[in-house]
Formats: sequence, C-alpha cells, structure tokens
Amino acid sequence: MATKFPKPPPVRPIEPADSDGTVVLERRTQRTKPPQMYQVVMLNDDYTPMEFVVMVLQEFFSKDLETSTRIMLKIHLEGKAVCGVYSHDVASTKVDQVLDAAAKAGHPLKCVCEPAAL
Ligand code: TYC
Repeated sequence: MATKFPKPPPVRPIEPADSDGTVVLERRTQRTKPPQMYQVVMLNDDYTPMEFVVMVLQEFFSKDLETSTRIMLKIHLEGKAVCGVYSHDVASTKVDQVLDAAAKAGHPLKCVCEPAAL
C-alpha cells in the first residue's frame, strides 16, 4: 500500500519586484498591543493601625520606610492611593497577600486591583 504524505503548505508568492528587480517592502504598523497593566489601590478605614499599613507597603510592595509612610498618609488623608502597577497576575497576588495578612492580624484593611490607564 502506498504511504500518504500530508499536502505541502501553499507556496508564498514572491514579493512583487520593479522592472529593475528592486523589491519594495511595505512598512507594517506594530500589531501587538502592550499588555493591560493593573494598579493595586489601597483603601482607608478607621481601624487598621498606620504602622500595619506601613509594614504591608514595605513587605508586599517593596517600598522603603519613607515611601511607605508617604503612601499610607495619602490613603489616610485622601481615602485611597495606588501602591503599584503590575501585570494582572502579580497585582491580584498582591491583593490576596494584603487581604490575607490583614485578616490574620484582625484588621479590616482592604485593597483592590483595577485596570491602569494606558
Ligand atoms: N485611617 C487609619 C487610622 O487612622 C490608618 C490607615 C491608613 C488605614 C491607610 C488604612 O489603607 C489605610 N488608623
């Protein structure tokens, strides 16, 4: 019995060339969009100690003491602040880590992840 081979793929047509043999390549606009990024926003409440928020910002968002204190005070005074911008996976992991640490410590601290403006 004869072996059946798969059909070869169609041959790509050769680029059109000018009469002198020059090949003109079209410039294509970039097709891949940059991935959507997500910001982790921490929310104020009346009960979580300031020191705990500062610790969370240092521990999970790798901020130094001064930056953590500044972000914590912004949340305290304005109601919320962005702690960082990440890919969706990383942002949602950080939200989980914060909520988990807060629940274990008995604090109502909340944070959410939302699409960041491009
Ligand atoms: N408002 C809290 C207090 O006065 C401190 C606080 C800051 C809580 C930031 C949450 O995300 C927060 N103890």
